[in-house]
Amino acid sequence: MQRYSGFGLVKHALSHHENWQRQWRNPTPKKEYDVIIVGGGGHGLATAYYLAKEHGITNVAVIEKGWLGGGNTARNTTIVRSNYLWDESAALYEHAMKLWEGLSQDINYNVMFSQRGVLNLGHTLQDMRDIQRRVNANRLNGIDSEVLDARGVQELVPIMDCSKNARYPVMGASWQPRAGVARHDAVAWGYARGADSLGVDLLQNTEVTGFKILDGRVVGVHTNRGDIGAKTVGCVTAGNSGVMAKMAGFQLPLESHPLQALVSEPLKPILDTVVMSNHVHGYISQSDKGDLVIGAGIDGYNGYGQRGSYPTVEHTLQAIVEMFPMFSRVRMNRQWGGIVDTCPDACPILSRTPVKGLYFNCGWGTGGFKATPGSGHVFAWSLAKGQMHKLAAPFSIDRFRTGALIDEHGAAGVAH
Ligand code: FAD
Ligand code: PYC
Repeated sequence: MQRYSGFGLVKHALSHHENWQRQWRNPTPKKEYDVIIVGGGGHGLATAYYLAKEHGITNVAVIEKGWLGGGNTARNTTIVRSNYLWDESAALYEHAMKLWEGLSQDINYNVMFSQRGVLNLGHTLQDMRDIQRRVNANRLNGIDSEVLDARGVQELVPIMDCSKNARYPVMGASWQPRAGVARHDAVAWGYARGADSLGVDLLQNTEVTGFKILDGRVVGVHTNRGDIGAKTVGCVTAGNSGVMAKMAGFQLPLESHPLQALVSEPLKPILDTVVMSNHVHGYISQSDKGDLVIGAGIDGYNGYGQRGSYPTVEHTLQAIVEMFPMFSRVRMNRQWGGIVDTCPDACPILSRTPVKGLYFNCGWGTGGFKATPGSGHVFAWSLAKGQMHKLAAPFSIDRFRTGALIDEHGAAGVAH
């Protein structure tokens, strides 16, 4: 990263920001690569970075139909936590959490990872039993997690209505202190710059329109810029993964839904942690810029348009005002949507496929931002070795045949 002296800082503040170096090249596609990653979101870029950095595989292309990070990666609300119920998911998300803790240093790019803690509120006795169970499971897995009562919640978030008069009074919460938020586009840019500097070709505005398959093995992809050969292909296309699987001749148990978020006008610092409520059904944090970052559940219908419907926005804001009556006069600034790929057990798919050499990494649904470094790390290992990493193995598509589902609807929570 460039460092400035006091004089340099003033010079750049007054300059017109000309002649800045590009962060990555804009290469012409080669005829063939050892590995092609389809999808230039956080997970695809992280995979390419770790392939190059940890496995020395640098003859790699990331093929992105739009711009890097323009999918869910830069549309999400950036909550990072690892407090999942089952051992398999807890291990994967905690692996990611540990990588988050050193990520800015590793990629030499400030991803603004802020461990300000995440509260998952309980409003009923059953919520509290579920919270207790999940916190116990987290602690058995070495994940920092605590149960707070209503007083503990109020102490952490004095501006929240924790009174008994609320329609669904807050009874307590799970609290993960190491959880928090990060700057999403910086994650994509940091991995992109890191991968590019190790020799990976980042091909933007290049759409994969089909897979080249010979005798049951992938040998490349068709794109709008011509065919490109590859020995191994990793498909990391989030909400478009069902469509990509169909191109390769098989089906995945995924549904694509819009998931929305919205931000308010900037306010002075007022909320220094992340609050999520599955029950009242909304979640909120405050960005470093001051905006309140708000979201709730998916829009219930299937679709591929990156926008959602007004009733979901209205429902979400009702929940926020119920928890924080003082925000009732705050004005909302912007709203947007992404397309999330949800699996029947609210867990991802990291898997080989019926086509040899073709791997899929998808199904992260409403909760994959937090997994970005871990997902890329284990997926790169799997592509490099030709066998699934032990943290990825439980998330194979075989589980939909064997029935070994990993039900994380509780931990996936409010956004599902
Ligand atoms: P993406 O970033 O979507 O990348 C996939 C890329 O594939 C896209 O850039 C797309 O253009 C490209 N692509 C698709 N088809 C093709 C093709 N044919 N050829 C070439 N390229 C193609 N997760 C959390 O953990 N915490 C949160 O707080 C959170 N909040 C969210 C809020 C919202 C509103 C949304 C929409 C999602 C949220 N998520 C959250 C989920 C999270 O954003 C995703 O799970 C994660 O970003 C997925 O990353 P990705 O790299 O797999 O996908
Ligand atoms: O997975 O923590 C999460 C999340 C929050 C908002 C959307 N997803």
